[in-house]
Amino acid sequence: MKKTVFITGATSGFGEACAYLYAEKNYNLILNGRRAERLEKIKSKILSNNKNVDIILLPFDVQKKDEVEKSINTLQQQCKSVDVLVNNAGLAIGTTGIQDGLIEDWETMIDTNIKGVLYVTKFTLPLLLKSSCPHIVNVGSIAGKVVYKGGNVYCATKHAVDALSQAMRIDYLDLGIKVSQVLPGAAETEFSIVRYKGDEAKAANVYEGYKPLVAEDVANIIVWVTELPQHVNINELLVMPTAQAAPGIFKKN
Ligand code: NDP
Ligand code: 8X3
Repeated sequence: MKKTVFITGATSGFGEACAYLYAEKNYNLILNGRRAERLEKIKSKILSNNKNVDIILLPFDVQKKDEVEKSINTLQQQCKSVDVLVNNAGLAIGTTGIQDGLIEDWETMIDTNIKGVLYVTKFTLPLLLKSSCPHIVNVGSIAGKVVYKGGNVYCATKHAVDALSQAMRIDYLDLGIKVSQVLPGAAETEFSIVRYKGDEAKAANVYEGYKPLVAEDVANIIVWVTELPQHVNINELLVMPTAQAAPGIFKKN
């Protein structure tokens, strides 16, 4: 029986790479992100290689509770169950100290990275419970284990993802839902372009002089975590480039 994976933040980076990989593995896909035109392009690209994948596009903003609820409720008519939920949508904005931080940036990070995960998980729960092997993968970060200069609120949101992943594992134990957290270090995606508010030169500088992870590295790990035997769960998996020892600590050329 084909499985269905629901990926938030599938318009770029890890989420987009997961979409291609799960399609190759013959999963049906539910893809979210705010940029609907990107979702359409990704759908066309996947279908041009594999016509046997059912793809539902669900463009919504994970920050907006009513939008999340309404969009996910439409799935009740469109699919039988969700087997894997990848809570991946997230972002960092800014690298200033708290004294110089912008409140609207803090709110965007908190609303996306913490509240977004809670809303999506809560409203997807009925569909996960219809699966015989439900699994939630939360995308955390090394920033959820260590706080670094300029990381403040982003680090706090990823520490919250770490706590919520542990809490979900406890709360959902009796419901038979596996909960895993994948925590990457530096990976070259659109993450730093977003963090530096579109300044591509500053973003590129983050990955200068060493080989960072790429989206496919992390997607491969997420897919692997969800394909292990039913009695095996990876609680958390921290992955960094070989050239990174900790946030900001790199072996550069
Ligand atoms: P990208 O910027 O490439 O992708 C982020 C994705 O999140 C996009 O698809 C974006 O879609 C989506 N997204 C952001 N805000 C919202 C929202 N409000 N509603 C719905 N979707 C949203 O970055 P990554 O792939 O690197 O990031 C994915 C996850 O990995 C994030 O949670 C990030 O914190 C985490 N991470 C990243 C690391 C890195 O070094 N790259 C390392 C560790 C963790 P759209 O803009 O279309 O809405
Ligand atoms: C993104 C990686 O080190 O910039 O979560 O926080 S880092």
